[in-house]
Amino acid sequence: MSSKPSEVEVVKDASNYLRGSIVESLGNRITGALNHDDTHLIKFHGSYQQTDRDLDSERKRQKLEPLFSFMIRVRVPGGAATAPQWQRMTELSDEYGNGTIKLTTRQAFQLHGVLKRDLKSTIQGFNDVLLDSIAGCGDVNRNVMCNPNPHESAVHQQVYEAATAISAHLTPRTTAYWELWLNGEQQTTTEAADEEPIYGKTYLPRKFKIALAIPPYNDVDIFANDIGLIAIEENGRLLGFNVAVGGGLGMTFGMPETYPRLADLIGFVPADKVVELCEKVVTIQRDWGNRENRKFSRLKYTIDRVGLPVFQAELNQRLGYDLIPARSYRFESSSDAFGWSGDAQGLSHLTLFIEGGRIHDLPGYGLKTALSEIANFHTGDFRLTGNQNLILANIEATHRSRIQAILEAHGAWPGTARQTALRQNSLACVALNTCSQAFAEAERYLPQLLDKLETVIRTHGLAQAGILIRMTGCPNGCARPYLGEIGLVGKAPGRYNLYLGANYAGERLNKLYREMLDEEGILRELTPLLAAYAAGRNQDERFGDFVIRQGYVAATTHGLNFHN
Ligand code: SRM
Ligand code: SF4
Repeated sequence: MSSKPSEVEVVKDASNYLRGSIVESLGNRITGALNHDDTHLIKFHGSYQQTDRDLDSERKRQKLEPLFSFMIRVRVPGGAATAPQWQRMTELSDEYGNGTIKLTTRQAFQLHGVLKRDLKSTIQGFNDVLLDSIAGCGDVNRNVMCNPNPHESAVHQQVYEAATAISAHLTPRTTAYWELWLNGEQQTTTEAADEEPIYGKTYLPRKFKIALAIPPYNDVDIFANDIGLIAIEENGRLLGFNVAVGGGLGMTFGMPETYPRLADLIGFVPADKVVELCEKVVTIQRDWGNRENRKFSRLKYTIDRVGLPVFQAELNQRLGYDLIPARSYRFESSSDAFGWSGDAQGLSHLTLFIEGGRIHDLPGYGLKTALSEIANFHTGDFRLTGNQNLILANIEATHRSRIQAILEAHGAWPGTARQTALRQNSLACVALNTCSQAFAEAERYLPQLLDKLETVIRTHGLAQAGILIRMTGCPNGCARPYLGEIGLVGKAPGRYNLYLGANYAGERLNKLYREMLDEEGILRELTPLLAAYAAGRNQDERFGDFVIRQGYVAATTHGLNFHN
C-alpha cells in the first residue's frame, strides 16, 4: 500500500481549517458548482454538492452542465428539535429546497436541492433557530444519536445530556463556519478558535460516529457506530455506560477486504468520564487511522489492523486508568414503538411512522402541512428517531385530540395509512435522484415493493409481525441494511443483493443469500421464506433468527466472516 496521503488529506491540510477557496467558489456565478477541492471541504460545513441524476443524461445531451444543487444536513443531537425549529426547516425547504425534508437514519434533518446562491441564506435561516450544520458531514464526529423516547426512562434526560455534551466537545473549533456562512456571528456554546485541539489541522482520517442507547431499546443501532454507549442504570440513576468500539457498515462490492462490522464491547465507563473517553478514542483514530486509502480509514479497520487488545491497551494508557468490565444489559429491539403513549407528568407522546423519513405532501396525504399546523401550537418537542420516524413529544393533554384531528384531516393519521408491521419496520436510504453513489433506487422504490410484499405478508397472517426490512441503493449502508432481518442492497438499476439473518435487537449482522435479484426475483425468494416462517416459527421467534435456525443462511459472528 502506498504511503502517499490521499487527495482529501492534501486538501484538508492546505485548507486553513476548512476555508479553502469556498468564498471564491460561492462568488463564481458562471457555474452552479464549487471549485473541485471545495467539494471536499463543504462536507465539513454539512453540505454535499450533488446533481439531479434524473436529468444528468438529458442535460449532457443538451451540452449543459449538470443541474448542481446542494444537500444540507442539519445536526440535531439526540434528535430533539423544538416546534420553532421544525417550522423553520419546513419554511426553508419551501423557500430554498425541493419542498421536502428528509429525516435521516442518524436523527438529523436534510434539505435537498438548495442552489449555490441560496446556501448562505439557508444556513442563516436555521442558525436563527439555533440549528447548525457544522460537522453534519466530513471527517469529524457526526450527529450524536441517543434514545429519543422521553417516556421510556427516568435516566433519559441524563443520557440526552451526555449525548449533547459529547457532541459539543467534539464539534470542530474552527471559526470558518461562522465566518463563511454567518458573517462571523457565532451562536454556539462550543468554544471557537483557529486551532483544533482535538482534531488537528487534518481532522480525522474519515467520518466518525457515536450513539448512546438505553436498554432494552437499541433504536439507534449502537453497534453500527465507531463508539456505541449502552446506558447502565441502577434504581433510576444513571451509573455510566458500557463502551463498544469499531462499528461501521460501509463496504465495496468486489472488495471482500471491506466489510460491515459491529462494534466490540470493551468495558464500562462512569457517566462523568464518558466525554473524556470519547475524546481519547477519537485521538487514537486520529493518530492511527489510515490516511492513504479512504476505503480502509474507518476505526473498524484500524482496530482489526492493530488488534483489539493493542487498541484497548492504548486507550487505557491515554485514559490513565483501565476500563472495568462491561455490566450486564439486554437489548430487545432496534425498532420504534408507534402510536400514543403517556407519562407520569400527564404528557402524551405520539410516534409516527414516516415512510423513508420523507416529510412532504402528496395527493391525499398532507403530512408536511399537518405537521406545520401542529408546530404552530405544540409546546413540546419534535423528536427525530434513528429509524427515520418522528415523535411528537410532551403533548399537553388539551392538545392531544387537536393533533390527532389535524393528522386525520390531512390523511396522515397512522390508522388511515397503509401500515403493516413490516412497513413500519422498513428503512430506505435516499439513493436516487440525489445520491451520487446510488446504483439503484431505494426510498422511491421500497414503498412499491412493500405493497407487493404486504400481499404475501397478509396471506400468511403476518401483518402484525415486525420484521426489519432495509433497502439501500449501494453497499455504503446508509439505511443500515446489514442489520436488517431482510436487507436489500442495490447493485445495478433494478437489481438488489438479498441479505438475511440479522437479529431484531441490532446485535447480529446478516449474510448474503441471493445476488442481483430484480423485483420478481425478490418476491420469488421471499415468498416461500415468509410462508415457512408463518408455518414453522417457534413462539416469539423473530424472522432473522428463524432463517438461521432453518439453515437458509449461517449466522455472521463478526465482520471478518461477513463474506464467508
Ligand atoms: Fe450515509 C455517504 C446519506 C447514514 C454510510 N450517505 C452518504 C452520502 C453523503 C453520499 C455521498 O457520499 O455522496 C449520502 C447522501 C445522499 C443524499 O442525497 O442525501 C448519504 N447516510 C445518508 C442518510 C441521509 C441516509 C438516509 O436516508 O437517512 C443518512 C444520514 C445520517 C446523518 O444524519 O448523518 C446516512 N450513512 C449512514 C449510515 C447509518 C448510520 O450512521 O447509522 C451509514 C452506515 C454506518 C457507517 O457509517 O458505517 C452510512 N454514507 C455511508 C458511507 C459508507 C462509509 C464507510 O465507512 O464505508 C458513505 C460513503 C462514504 O463515506 O464514502 C455514505
Ligand atoms: Fe447513497 Fe448508498 Fe447511502 Fe443509499 S446507501 S444514500 S445509495 S451512499
